[in-house]
Amino acid sequence: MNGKPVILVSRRLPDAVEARLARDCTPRLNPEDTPYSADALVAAAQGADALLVTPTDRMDARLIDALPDSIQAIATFSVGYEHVDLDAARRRGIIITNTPGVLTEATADITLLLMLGAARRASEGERLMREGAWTGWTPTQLLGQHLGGRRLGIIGMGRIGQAVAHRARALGMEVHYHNRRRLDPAEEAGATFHPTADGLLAVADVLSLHCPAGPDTLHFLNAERISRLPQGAIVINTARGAVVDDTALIAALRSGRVWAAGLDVYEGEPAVHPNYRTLPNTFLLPHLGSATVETRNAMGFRALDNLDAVFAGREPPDRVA
Ligand code: 8YV
Repeated sequence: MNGKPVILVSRRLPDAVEARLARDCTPRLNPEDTPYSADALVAAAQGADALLVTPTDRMDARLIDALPDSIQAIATFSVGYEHVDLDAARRRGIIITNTPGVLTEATADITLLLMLGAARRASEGERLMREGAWTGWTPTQLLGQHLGGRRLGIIGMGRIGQAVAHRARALGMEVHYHNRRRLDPAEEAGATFHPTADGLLAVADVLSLHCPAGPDTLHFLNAERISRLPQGAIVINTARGAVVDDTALIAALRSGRVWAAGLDVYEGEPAVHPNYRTLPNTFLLPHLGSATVETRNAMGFRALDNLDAVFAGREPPDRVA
């Protein structure tokens, strides 16, 4: 490589990240922040050494096969990498990296916001205020559910699941989890392990999803699994929309089988199943899990650390393929 590496950056990134890009590389930025089509991305990648992409870019086999030979690595600005076909990248000898760790706390915080928002009917309350429809305090207005003493069921006890457990303990919740492996006692911190998902579902007064998206977890929360939850459970999703069968969850929210849902992610986003928007018992956010200045800067720096390693001939710290 002659001179500074050329990096195609698919979306607009925080100023501090773009400043580092400008200092250390020859970036091809996207100041308009318009998502690239597959063909446009391939065209823009001509002559570049690496791509910095996000989950809004579908890096499927067709696109990866069409990339120029000059591309050494693709860094995704996310911990999730279900949008990248890892096998296709391996076949092309393209390194793939993600950004784990740096968004754990922010995502756990938004999970708590969703839990509290859903349990305490924050959406309904906020709407009342914004519509000027609040006629005053009453002893029975918008009564929610107390989270203290309730059982939190966490599916996927990785970094984010553990950070959610830590916060939930502060609310006085009892923590249960299902994970591929049982954690060691220090990581478990008193949480109860359930070797099967069904075992966990049966005790989850509040169910929080923290597993990756993929063929194994597609529509994990379907009608059959919802029927295993305690009556009136609360469902929280900050993982990926595809982990939930929307039709089943909407039916359960409508019937009251599920009392409320707090959602940050949606299958097919930015499209959102319209019934989520009309149900009163949903608390909805637009994929804000990692959306703090500090976290998005850290994600960008982490992605660039990985690309720096690739260009220096070192093993990148967050290589996933
Ligand atoms: C981001 C995420 O908001 O990291 C992930 O996998 O879902 C979020 O942190 C998103 O990826 C934007 O790049």
